[in-house]
Parts: sequence; C-alpha cells; structure tokens
Amino acid sequence: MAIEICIPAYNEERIIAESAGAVLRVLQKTGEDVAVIVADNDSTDGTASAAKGIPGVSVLSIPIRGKGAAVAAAARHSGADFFGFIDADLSADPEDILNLLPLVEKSGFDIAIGSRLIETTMVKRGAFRTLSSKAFNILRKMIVGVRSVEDTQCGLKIMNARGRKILAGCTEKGWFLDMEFLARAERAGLSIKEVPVHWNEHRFEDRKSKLVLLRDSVGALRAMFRIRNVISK
Ligand SMILES: Nc1nc2c(ncn2[C@@H]2O[C@H](COP(=O)(O)OP(=O)(O)OP(=O)(O)O)[C@@H](O)[C@H]2O)c(=O)[nH]1
Ligand SMILES: [Mg+2]
Repeated sequence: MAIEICIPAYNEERIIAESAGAVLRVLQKTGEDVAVIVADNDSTDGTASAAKGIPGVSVLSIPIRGKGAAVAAAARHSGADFFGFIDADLSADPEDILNLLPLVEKSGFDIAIGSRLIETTMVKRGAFRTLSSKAFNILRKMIVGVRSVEDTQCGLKIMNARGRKILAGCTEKGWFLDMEFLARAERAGLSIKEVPVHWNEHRFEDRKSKLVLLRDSVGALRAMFRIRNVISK
C-alpha cells in the first residue's frame, strides 16, 4: 500500500529538510511504502536544494505560486492509495498523521482532517489568531456551507484515492484550496472525519508568519464567494 504526503513549500529553505525528515520518520512507522513530496513553487531561496537528497523525499516543482496550486498539482501527480498534505512549519504535529491514517485506511472515511477548533487544549496559538479563525469560520459556514466541519483550514489532511481525485480537480491557487476541497467533497457525497490535532504555531522559533491579516481577510471573503459560485455550478 502506497502512502504519500505532500509538503507545500514556498521559501522554507531553513526548515524544509528538518520538517520533511520528521514527516518521513513518522510515515516509516507504518511499515508501508511511503514517500514525502515537497511541492515547491518558484521559491526564491534554496528550498528545492535543501529538500533534495533526503532518501524518501522528492521535490515537485510547480511554476505557479500558491499553496493550493502546489497541493492540487501534487495530487494530480500522485498515484498513491492514500494521499495527504501538511504545512512545512509543522504547526500540526506530524505524529497526528498516525491518528488520521487509520480513519481512511480502515474505518472507511474518504477524508480525515485535522482540527484546531474541537479540542482547544491541544492548541498553542495566539489569542488574536484564534479569534480571527473563529470569526472566519462563522462566515465560512454562512457563505460556503460545509457546516459539518468546524476547521476547514488546518494544514493537515489525509484522504483515499476518491478524495485525491476531488483534490486534483480543485482550482483555488492559494490558502482556500482546503475549503474548496471540502466543499466539493461534501457535494460529491464523500465522508469527512474531523479529528483534533496537536497544534503549535511556534515550532520553528525564527520562522516569520506569512499571514497579513487585513490583506488576507479581504482575500478570504472574496474566496468564499468564489467557492460558493464554483460549487453551485
Ligand atoms: N508551494 C507553496 N507553498 C506555499 C506558498 N505559500 C505558502 N506555502 C506553504 O503553505 C504552508 C502553509 O503556509 P504558512 O505560511 O504556514 O501559512 P499559515 O499557517 O496560514 O500562516 P503562518 O504559519 O503564520 O505563516 C507552508 O508549508 C508554506 O510553505 C506558495 O506560494 N506556494
Ligand atoms: Mg503556518
């Protein structure tokens, strides 16, 4: 059985080798045929070369910017039985992959997603960030739907081949791929299981956040309406 985890990476030269290695070590505990794919899009630093050369890790270069473009391209490229993705900063603990995998491998769910909003004791996150995430979530439920899911945006998701096909057809280039994916999956009747994960936004101390709150809030609203249009077609 083949399991593949994609790490989308943009200018993550300082942490990518360590995080790809950490994800790979967790995957190897399954004893299955495992691989880590670093999906690098046009990083201007040495992300690709830092990730190359680790056995079990390969680099997929995508000429389009955005986490969404990277993850969807990796899903199209993959032939694995089980596919997933995790953010390079390992805010979601990679050990949690082992809690999500059996849900799609054995319990019959199509998709298992990490969540920061159903068990907050496992989450190390700034108060402001938590508050904006909750507000975002209320709006998202109103505009896009997917009401059975609390946290669409957590950077850890695992799926079977049916889920991967849906992911491969998603068009959101940036952060909102996750939301589009779940909205499309729900529409197609796939089953989604949301599981609390250990979340620590500060695992790599000198990594700077890429979030710009005002710019990204406006972008979020526009994306929600875009996704609503796409899924209602
Ligand atoms: N491939 C690709 N990955 C990206 C791009 N932008 C961000 N990423 C990756 O997407 C993942 C999530 O990005 P983060 O910067 O952690 O996003 P976030 O968690 O919302 O915000 P911060 O952690 O505060 O920066 C990381 O692995 C990034 O390297 C991009 O343009 N292309
Ligand atoms: Mg992050």
